[in-house]
Amino acid sequence: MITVDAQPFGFTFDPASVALIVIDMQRDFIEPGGFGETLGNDISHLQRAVQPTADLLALFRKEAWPVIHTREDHLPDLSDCPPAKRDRGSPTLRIGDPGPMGRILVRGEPGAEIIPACGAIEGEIVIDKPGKGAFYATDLGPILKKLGTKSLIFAGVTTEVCVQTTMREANDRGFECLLIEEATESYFPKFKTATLEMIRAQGGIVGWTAPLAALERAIAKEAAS
Ligand code: TIU
Repeated sequence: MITVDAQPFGFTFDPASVALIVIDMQRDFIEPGGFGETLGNDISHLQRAVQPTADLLALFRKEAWPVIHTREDHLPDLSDCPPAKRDRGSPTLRIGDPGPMGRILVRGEPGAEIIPACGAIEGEIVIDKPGKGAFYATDLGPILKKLGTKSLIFAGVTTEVCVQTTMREANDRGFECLLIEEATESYFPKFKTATLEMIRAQGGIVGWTAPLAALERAIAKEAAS
């Protein structure tokens, strides 16, 4: 067993039943002209999560532990996009509209791809999801069952939207969830701070948070023992 120095207390996991889930590190959220920017957000904030997420991916690959990537996107005919999602608010472009990276948030378009620094490699699982949570209308549940996963380590964007939603879904399904603090970002720094606090409040009501270095230290300690 490996114990990470986390908040609100140590996060213990079995290396045989851990998986990394990287949420929506897509061009549409991180790069100019994508979904995130069309909503009026300052996308520059998300850059801070890129290198830590790449480092976390490298750590899991070195250990040969399972890695799952998610992408928020929709079928080209938008049959999996509720009108309430497409019609909400007044973005400069709506889901399905043509933009500089292809149709906004549509599967197979350049904008829906994961940014190169965090892209999936051979053998890693990629899940396309129509919602904010990665369990809704996907095979994530059966995939994790088949892998025998009990503990999930989280990274990705945005902290308070797709990361938090998926973490809450996972927590309700009985997974132990640890969010790596530098490997997630929000368009709103105060929302990231609040989300980390609410996840670990009340004795870890949703899960744990820890810096990447704490996970690295815990793995190195186990390797040396
Ligand atoms: N808008 C926003 O903060 N996030 C999303 O719409 N999706 C994800 O978080 N992936």
